[in-house]
Amino acid sequence: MDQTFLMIKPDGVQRGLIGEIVSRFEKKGLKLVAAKFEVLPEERVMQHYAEHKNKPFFPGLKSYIMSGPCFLMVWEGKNVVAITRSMIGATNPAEALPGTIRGDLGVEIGMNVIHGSDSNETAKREISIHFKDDEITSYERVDEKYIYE
Ligand code: D4T
Repeated sequence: MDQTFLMIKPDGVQRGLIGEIVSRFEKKGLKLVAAKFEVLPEERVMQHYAEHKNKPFFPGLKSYIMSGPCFLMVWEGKNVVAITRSMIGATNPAEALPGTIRGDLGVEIGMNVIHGSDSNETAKREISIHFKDDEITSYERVDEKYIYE
């Protein structure tokens, strides 16, 4: 099965949206296989956002992402990267469609509620930055035979 890294950012945590967001992925039929709640250390922020470190928005992004605890998760399912990216919506919540997480729950790009890996390669890289192998569980969900053909 495919895996992806999803992270509810400090605005999502502070606004009490963890339950709402997790519930959407659970109801979709995706499987939560790892989770932790923490303020990201600077070293992992730099690794995670390495591609953005020279962008003009990076200083603001870094202080926002370290401003409070995040809820970090690994989710599993067939095509989970594409499915979760479409459920999350466009990077800028002002442009994200209604029905998506950012479209329903956010307003500005600098406070866009949640992060989701954008490819299988990125997912592998991001999971390995934030989780050790033994923090990821493997189990069967009882409803799987009514989710997958
Ligand atoms: P993340 O990585 O948070 O899921 O967002 P996306 O994958 O949808 O978008 P991204 O990598 O292009 O941007 C990473 C992160 O930077 C913030 N950002 C981005 C910002 O504050 N201002 C900007 O102009 C851009 C492009 C939002 C998400």
